[in-house]
Amino acid sequence: MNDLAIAAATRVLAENWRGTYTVPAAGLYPHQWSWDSGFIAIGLRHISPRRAQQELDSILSAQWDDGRLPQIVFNPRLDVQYSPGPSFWHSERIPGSPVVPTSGLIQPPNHALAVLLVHEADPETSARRRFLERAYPALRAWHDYLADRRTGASGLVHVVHPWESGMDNSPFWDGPLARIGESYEGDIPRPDLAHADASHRPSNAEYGKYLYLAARYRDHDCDDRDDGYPFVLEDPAVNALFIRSEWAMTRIAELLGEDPQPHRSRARALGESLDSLWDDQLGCYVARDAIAGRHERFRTVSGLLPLLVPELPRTERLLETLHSPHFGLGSAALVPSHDLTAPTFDSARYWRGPSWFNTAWLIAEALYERGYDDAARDLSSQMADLGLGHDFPEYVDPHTGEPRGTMKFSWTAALSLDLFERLHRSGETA
Ligand code: 9WN
Repeated sequence: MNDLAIAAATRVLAENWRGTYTVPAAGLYPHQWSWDSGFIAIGLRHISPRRAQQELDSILSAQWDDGRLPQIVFNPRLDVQYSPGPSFWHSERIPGSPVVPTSGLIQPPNHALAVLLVHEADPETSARRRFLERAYPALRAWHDYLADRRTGASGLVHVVHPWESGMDNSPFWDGPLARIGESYEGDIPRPDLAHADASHRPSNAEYGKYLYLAARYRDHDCDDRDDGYPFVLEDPAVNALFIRSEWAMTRIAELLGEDPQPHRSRARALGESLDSLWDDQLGCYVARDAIAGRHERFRTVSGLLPLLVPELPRTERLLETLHSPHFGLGSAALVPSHDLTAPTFDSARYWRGPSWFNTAWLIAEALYERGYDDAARDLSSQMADLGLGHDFPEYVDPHTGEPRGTMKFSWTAALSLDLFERLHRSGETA
């Protein structure tokens, strides 16, 4: 990556900017997505700290009364271009929803982490705009929602839809979805297939289950009190990001002169609970179906992301798994989303094998922090090369590095830029 590459990443982020937020991709994803905004802000801070703050302000301002940050904030003018859109959710009919139309689901909580990194990039602009003062209460309400309304007896946060994990058709969800007899009975529009190859996207059968769950959650006013609701899953990456963000909250609280102790206690308690997702035979964390009370025993990149958790006791084993033929760190392109040796592995299909740039960034971040600088630098250079070489694809084939999904994808541009900046700072340009 060089000046031209920085210009190319900057251009993608400028083209996808909509005045106060960035769309993940102009055609396939024309609204604002929650965890995308977190990742995008992390890259934007190098171009314009002010824009990075606006990106996060924008998602935080769509908060529901109960504290949830919605999966998607819709641009109502683009209803038919993405499904399910605002006319499916009708969030204005649900008590406690914000003025803007949104989805009722959530996405992984990377926001406090992003807020801290954006603040640190330019503390003066942040202080002048009172960025942390505005963000902190919203983030606290968001984390309280997760702790109060989404936490079960295990002490871990659960998701109620595959979309909430951000890794929508991970093999983790195959068993839980198969155990649901019902499917959506209405039309299943697939505007996504106009922008990405059908063999890279989830199938219609999967969409039938996705829409069934989303409609049921919506029809219960998204109140998290539907007793027979059939999809309640604990995911390692969602919990790892929550813990990591809770640690970020300790720092934000300190910066604001608030008490960091409640955040530290919650982070530690969650860290201890995370151990219930450890699978010693597989050498990684797995998801747990809280209804069936069983582990979904697959190696996925989600199960490696607890590497982001400070004070984690399983680090060495996780690193072994990351370097093993299951994920092939160093020989595969980035980090595959699923075990390269598994019968369920698919090199092209969405979250069932391809390598994504956000998870590679999270792993690189964890490797840097743990002092594995060479491995982290290799991963960072690969991200810069693969992102730029293919017009910032949504994901790549882990064997060949071939682009998959849509192009000019915002978090690919943002996170490649972020790692490039880091390499540049350490004098190791790609
Ligand atoms: C559903 C926007 C989002 C990402 C998710 C990714 C994909 C949506 C979809 O795109 O999900 O939320 O329509 O497939 O899986 O992680 O946030 O980029």
